[in-house]
This record gives sequence, C-alpha cells and structure tokens, in this order.
Amino acid sequence: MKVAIVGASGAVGQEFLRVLEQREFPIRELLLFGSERSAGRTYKFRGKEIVVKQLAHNDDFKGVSIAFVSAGAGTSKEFAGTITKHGTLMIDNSSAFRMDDEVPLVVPEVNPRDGVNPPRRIIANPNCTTIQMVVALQAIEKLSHIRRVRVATYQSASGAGAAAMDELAEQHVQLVRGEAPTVSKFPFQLAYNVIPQVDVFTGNGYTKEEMKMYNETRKIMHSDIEVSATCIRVPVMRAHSEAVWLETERPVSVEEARKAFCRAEGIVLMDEPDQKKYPMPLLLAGCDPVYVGRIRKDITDPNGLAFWCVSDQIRKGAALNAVQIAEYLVANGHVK
Ligand code: 11C
Repeated sequence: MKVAIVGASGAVGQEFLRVLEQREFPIRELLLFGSERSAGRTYKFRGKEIVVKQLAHNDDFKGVSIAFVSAGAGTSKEFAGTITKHGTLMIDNSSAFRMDDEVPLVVPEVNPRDGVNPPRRIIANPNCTTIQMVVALQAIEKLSHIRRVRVATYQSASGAGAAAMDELAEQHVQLVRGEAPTVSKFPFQLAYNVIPQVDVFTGNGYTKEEMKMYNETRKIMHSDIEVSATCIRVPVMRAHSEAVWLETERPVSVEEARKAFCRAEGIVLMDEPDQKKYPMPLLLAGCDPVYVGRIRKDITDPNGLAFWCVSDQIRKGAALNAVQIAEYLVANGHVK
C-alpha cells in the first residue's frame, strides 16, 4: 500500500522509517513530508533514497492508505482535513485529538478493536508515558480491577525531540570544558540534574503531562481508574522509566502478578533483584517491549502492588505503537 510519514525528519519520524523497514510493513510506495525547513532532505528506505516534500494543503494524500503523523499538535490540527479528505487513515502521534470522543486512542495490547473504522479517519497514539504504563496495567487488570495508581516517571530527553537529545549531549561536553551549558529545550540544565516538570502546569498543580496520564489511561482502559502522576525529566537519552504503585479490588500476590506479566503481550519480565536484574534505560534503549521488574507487595496496603517499568520512548512510546495499530488493522482487513 501507499504510506506516508509526516514529520519525517524528527526523532519519531526517523524511527518510523526504521520500524516500518524492520517489520516489513506492506509498503508499495512511501512518501515523506516535512516542514519547509526539512523539505528537500533525503532519507533511505529499503535501500532507496526518498526526498521529503513540504506538507501543503493539496491532494498529495490521494491514494495514501495510512499516514503516520508526528509533527506536533498544531500541524496535526491544521492538516488533519487535508490528510484524511480522500480516505487516508491518519495515525496521529500528537496530543491534538486524543481526548476527542470521535477519535480512538489505541494501544494494541489493550484496546486494538477501538481503532476499527474511526469516524474521522483519525486514530490517536497516546502519550509515551501512558503507553508503557497501560501495557503493564492491563496485565494486572485481567486479574483484578485496578482502582488507583500512583506513578512517578523518569522521562528521557527524547520525549522532547531530537534537538533536546542534542542539547543534553552538548551540555555534558560544555560542562566538561568549563563552559556555561546551553539551556533552551528544558526549563533548566538537564545534565547532572532532574527536573520535576514535564510540559506546562495546569490549574490543579499537576502538569499537562501528568493529566495526560490520568485522562488517557481512563480512555484506553475504559476504566474509572484513578491515576496520580508526578512526571520528572531525567538526564537519560531515550527510554522512560516509571515507578508504579497500584491498588486492586482484591489483593493480588507477587506470584500472580509475575505470571500475568510473563504471559502478557508486549511485556518482558526482568525481575531478579538478587542478581541485580531489573530494567534500566542504559540496557533497553532501542528495544521494543515494556520491561517490568522490582515487583513487590506495597507494604502500606494489602491490596497494593508496586513495580518498575522501562520502555524506549521513541519505539513503543511513539513509532512502534503507531505501526502496531496499523498492523492490527491491516491484518484484520480494515485497511487496504
Ligand atoms: C515527553 N511525553 O516525554 C512527552 C513527549 O503528548 O505526545 C510526548 C508528548 C505527547 O516530553
């Protein structure tokens, strides 16, 4: 089929190229789109150079079956009509449509069927922190309904884009040289620091990122689950980590939870703390699954369970999840 990537030069756009090639997605022709700045650049796909076209309000998407879009919420809102007007399915990585009732928000391990025949021809890809958490939560939800989650995130620079990753690398070099670090992509220097703010603050003391975890989790899981998040930026390049405390309706044992994580799709259990085996971004950047470890009973709550999970923000947190949505729809004959 004919497929497009919008935002091809960004960190997620570049990962789309890799994921689509690695997973042998059935592509006859791939079109790349970008801003005026990235138009004219070329990228290789299956050994062939493809030139990035400037995204414009025209008929470029005619005949395109699926467009993977990762160019920010403003661009998604502005171009959704143009992208979908001839029937193209838009799988959107931005936050633009996630809470729209007519736009399904999909994580294939949790709610794949929600993406079938979306009324606006748009499917939203959730925020990266939500994706990895709901993959893990779904395994426990199958054992007993989860009433409440408390989560602290440890988010890598990649969440803020390719330029932010460059800034973190550059800050280390500048500091070693005794120079003042450049600070533009984060509110403070990230190197040798942690920043308890991801995105802007809302009126209730939580940030937008923290409220995404609350709202998106409920929509994806079709659940009344309560989620209280503290989202923190850490000087890691590209995998997010999360410390999760959850409360289920009935007590769930560690053994039950381990078995559930082991059989769950998309999860790898890495939980031998005596052997110093637990998930870490250092080991797992560039990998596909959600890795779960440090599973234990919450000693403050008989119905509580605590664990730690790590997943690559650009892969499962963005490009891979979107491609898996498309794979499900193609495999089940919903996109041709
Ligand atoms: C971060 N989670 O780590 C953000 C990036 O809503 O798609 C993704 C923002 C979003 O900074």
